[in-house]
Amino acid sequence: AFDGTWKVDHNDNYEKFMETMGVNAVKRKLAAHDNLKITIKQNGNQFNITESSTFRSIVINFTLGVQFEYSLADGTELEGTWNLEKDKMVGVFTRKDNGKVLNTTREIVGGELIQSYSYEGTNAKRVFKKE
Ligand code: MYR
Repeated sequence: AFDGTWKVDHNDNYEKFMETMGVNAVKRKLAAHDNLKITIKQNGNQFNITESSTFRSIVINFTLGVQFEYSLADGTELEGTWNLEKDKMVGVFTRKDNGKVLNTTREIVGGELIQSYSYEGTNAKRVFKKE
């Protein structure tokens, strides 16, 4: 269901979220218009994700329920897991620098992929359309 190439269409409270994450104002402005595109390929429990944006192009491989590492574009390192709960991807990641938790979900709603983010009480969403 998640398979395909998804282009970010709009954000909800994402700048505030980045501010809570400690991203500086200049980077927040750039990141709000990062043209993020993710290509998701699921094969059973294995996911292969290609992420491309104005910042970088990277490939991420993970298995549901198995911890892996992921770095944000500003270098902040996270580790955590994705799980599938019914039709929703539920991710729990911990920042390596301060031990705080970042919760995220991905779900398909009305043909759009909605990714939610939550950190220290601040919630945001990015809404992607299929390419
Ligand atoms: C993936 O499935 O795409 C790889 C793992 C994603 C981990 C969680 C991503 C959180 C991104 C938060 C962006 C915050 C910017 C300050």
